[in-house]
Formats: sequence, structure tokens, C-alpha cells
Amino acid sequence: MSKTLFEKIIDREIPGDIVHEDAHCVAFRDINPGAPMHILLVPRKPIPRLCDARADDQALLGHLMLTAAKIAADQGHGEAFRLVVNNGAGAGQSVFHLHLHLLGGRPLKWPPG
Ligand code: D5M
Repeated sequence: MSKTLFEKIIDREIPGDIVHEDAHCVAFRDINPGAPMHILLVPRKPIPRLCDARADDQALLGHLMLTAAKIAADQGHGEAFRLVVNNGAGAGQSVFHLHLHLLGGRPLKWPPG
């Protein structure tokens, strides 16, 4: 299996503006930001889509959520941020390695469209 784009960033094979890493996940700035804070939080485990996660990924998924909130706070946006997961091409997913978009730093309208 070839590496996903995000595995290559995690493994430092291509550059990424990394803001957080731990044993389970890595976070780096989106190359095409949609907000002043636009960070991608990626599990080291290359689960393609959220719908491919299994019951034994439950702790990992919880870790991603808690880590996203911590990163938002570290970035000065702990009180107003948005998490987005695009699941599947029909929902706009373009990189098939599960990732949370963490957005903040401007007013965020709803629905996102
Ligand atoms: O989101 C995939 C996101 O990945 C999209 O917002 C652009 C971003 N992207 C693509 N290439 C890079 C690199 N090299 N660095 C940082 N960010 C990148 P999706 O939900 O799959 O559409």
C-alpha cells in the first residue's frame, strides 16, 4: 500500500507546518486555509474515512476530539471553533486519510454549505 499524502507529512517526507504531535495523532496547518486558524488533525493510523473506523478505534476518535479542543485553546480560539469531517468524495473529502478540520479565528456561519 502506498502512503497517503498525510502519512508523508507525518513521516516528514513532504513539508508540513506541524502545530502538535503525540503518540496517536499529528496536526498541521491546512495548505489552503478557510479561516485564520485552519488545522488538520490526523491520526497516525491511516483510517481512510470516518465510516471505515471500527469499534476498537473508539478511544482514538475520542482522543482526536479532545486534542482538537486543546489545540484550539493553545491557538487562542478555545471558546469559538468548528470541527469538520468530510466523509467520502460526495461530502468533499479529497484526502482519504481521516482528518478533522479545525477552523476558527473568524465568525463561522451556519449551515456551512
Ligand atoms: O481536506 C483535505 C485538505 O487537505 C484540504 O483542505 C487541503 C489540505 N491539503 C492538501 N494538501 C496539503 C498539504 N500538502 N499540506 C497541508 N494541507 C493540505 P478534505 O476534507 O479531504 O477535502
